[in-house]
Amino acid sequence: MPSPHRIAISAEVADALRDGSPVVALESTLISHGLPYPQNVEVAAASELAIRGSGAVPATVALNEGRLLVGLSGDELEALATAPRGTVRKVSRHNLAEAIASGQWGATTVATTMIAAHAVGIRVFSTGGIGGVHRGAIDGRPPTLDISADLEELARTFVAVVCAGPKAILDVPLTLEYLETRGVPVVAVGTDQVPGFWARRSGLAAPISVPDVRAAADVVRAHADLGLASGLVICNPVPEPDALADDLVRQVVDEAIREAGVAGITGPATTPWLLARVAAITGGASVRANISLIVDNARVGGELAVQLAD
Ligand code: PSU
Ligand code: MN
Repeated sequence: MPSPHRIAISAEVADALRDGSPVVALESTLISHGLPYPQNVEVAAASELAIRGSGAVPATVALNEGRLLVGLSGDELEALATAPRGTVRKVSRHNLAEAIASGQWGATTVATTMIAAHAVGIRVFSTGGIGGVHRGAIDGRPPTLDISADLEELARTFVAVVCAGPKAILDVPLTLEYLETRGVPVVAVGTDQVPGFWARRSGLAAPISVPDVRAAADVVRAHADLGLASGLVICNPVPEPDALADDLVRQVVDEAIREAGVAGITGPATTPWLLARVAAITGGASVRANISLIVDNARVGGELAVQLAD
């Protein structure tokens, strides 16, 4: 557990946690690295609003001045979203200590947002799409072994992560195998397929499918009661009007990954680079889908947190 002097919880979030009121964590890498300005500030504000609309308190997580911040103010969100490209670290478990020691702004990925949420007792966290096994991680020549630390965190930290599935730029079948091996339930809500991030479907059967958020909450509660310790992935498909067609996503992702290979993009830069490239190829349609799914996941996260608080 982090030492208390390394965590700063906003007054509103601290009150909600003390009262046992529902709280939903939000990450900040999608603000700093996942979406362009000004859409990134808009989506951050809209996500917080959606969580409030569901009856829960939002807690956006980032780091600054040597501490994990749980619950950012509007000014802090703006500072993070408008910081010049490259000045805000993308912080996962491996560089969390260095980023904290630097005293500078850092944006939390799924992995580090889970660490912060768990440390303060938040059980629900909404994001866009989780990281996973990148294409070529195993079958590349040579294999890159690029497997997101999000998966390891899901294996070890109890937080329910609401998302629109693994990001479509990944090797989704291998990501699902990895999650199964590491004991992470993947629960699709209201669909029998794993959602395809920008698309509603991935073509892959959901390992677990439940009809609604109430049933998803039953699974989360049983998981907690059993002391299973790992996280859960709760999948909510992108809203219909903003969804991209499955075959379009496949084509565009293949093209972006081919270009990333030519450009020599590797490591933590891969995900932001591919997201930006897909946005360019689709003329912004992927950004609209991404915004829509992030905000809808926030709404569902709020509902889940309310169910769990009852
Ligand atoms: N969801 C989005 N956009 C994003 C991300 C999630 O809609 O940019 C971020 C998350 O912070 C996630 C990260 O943890 O992408 C994965 O990065 P990597 O593949 O390098 O682990
Ligand atoms: Mn990686």
